[in-house]
Amino acid sequence: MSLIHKLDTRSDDFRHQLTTLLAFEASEDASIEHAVTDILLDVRSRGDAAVLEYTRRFDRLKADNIEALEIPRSEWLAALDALPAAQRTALESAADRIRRYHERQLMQTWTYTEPDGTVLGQKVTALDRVGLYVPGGKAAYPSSLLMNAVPAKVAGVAEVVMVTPTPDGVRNPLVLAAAAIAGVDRAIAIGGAQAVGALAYGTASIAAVDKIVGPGNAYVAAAKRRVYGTVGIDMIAGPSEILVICDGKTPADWIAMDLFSQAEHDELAQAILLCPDAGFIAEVEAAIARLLPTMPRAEIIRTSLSNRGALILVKDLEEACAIANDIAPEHLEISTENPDRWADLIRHAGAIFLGRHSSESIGDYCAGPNHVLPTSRTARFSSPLGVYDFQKRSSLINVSPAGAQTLGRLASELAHGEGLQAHARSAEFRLDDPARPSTPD
Ligand code: HSO
Ligand code: ZN
Repeated sequence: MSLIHKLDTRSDDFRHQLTTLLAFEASEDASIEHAVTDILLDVRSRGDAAVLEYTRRFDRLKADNIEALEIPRSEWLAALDALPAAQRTALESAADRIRRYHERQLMQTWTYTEPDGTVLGQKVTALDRVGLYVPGGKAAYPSSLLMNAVPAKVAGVAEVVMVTPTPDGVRNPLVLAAAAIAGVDRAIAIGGAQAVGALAYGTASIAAVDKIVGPGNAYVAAAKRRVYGTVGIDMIAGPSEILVICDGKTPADWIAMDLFSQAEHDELAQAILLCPDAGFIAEVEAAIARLLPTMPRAEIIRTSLSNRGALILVKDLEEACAIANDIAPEHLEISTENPDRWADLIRHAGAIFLGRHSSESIGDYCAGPNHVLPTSRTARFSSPLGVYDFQKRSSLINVSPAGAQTLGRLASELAHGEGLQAHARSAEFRLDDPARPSTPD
């Protein structure tokens, strides 16, 4: 098997090859769907008792009540205190930068007054309660906790409840420390579909939330999909993706490592380079071969690159940008001279990293923007997670007595057109001089 696919846009079957490479169907496993449906129904009807039972079964954690699974704040603070100073400073600086960036996203209530005194506007409020799912085990990233919890708190969410599975009671101190820094309000050691159910429907000891965010395994994703409607959800994230556009003048090792940085997330992750310089592509290929054996996660990277990775020779950077728009990647690096010029041509990407020094990994941790991004081409219609995902809008309508005359006549006319008498008369009752009294339609 080759190290990584090599494509050339000039070849006849390029489009076909690209489509095959991009194809990714989130596997809908029927057995997972069934299991999740049963668990959710059970949690809905039996509440805490069901949650405790599944936690005993799946996480081998025996508890008589949810209180016993509560992770007390004293434990988060102890985890924070026990962190090596450099880790603590790094987490705190990252949280600070994420907070400052997200504060700029806050939507504000606005109103305007029309000449007749009618006031119209939009009132912005935060969600009351948000559930944050934090995976257990190897995919528990403190950085992801910050990326989810900080925007929620910036938005003004009163209560952020974190749930996290702790198989055999093993808790992740980095995650607890991050929860303390991010201002999470409550943490419970439960996970899986049962935790999603508890958050969505509420139980005697867990108040129902309004929205559930955060990554999780296939069971968690299926459960989130199912409870959507009862609560809001963020998105169902696919495997991580990086697309690099390079003019061939960035050190090849940098580009190889940037591709590795997303490939190491999992075997299905996708790392692609678009470059008009065949010599440079050969250099990157050599760098990949040389650097790969030095990586602790070499096997994951190798699988990801040989399955879904590609080095693509393009005619020029214009063509690279057009292909990037088709791919609509989660992360796009523009590693070129004058990157703004090319960024102007980009319309679909979750996050755009401009210039040779903007490694995607800096964005993953601490640049400030969110690392929860649209994957699997959804950047065509969706955006990074942000403060606006934790705020909502109510329309404001305050019709003045004068406005009731003009708008009332308009509404009445339109209501008659729709055959809705009550609508028409409700507006007409407010007219000083009903020019057109309602008649049966
Ligand atoms: N690149 C991931 C986020 C992450 N990276 C967390 C490192 N830790 C999102 O696609
Ligand atoms: Zn990453």
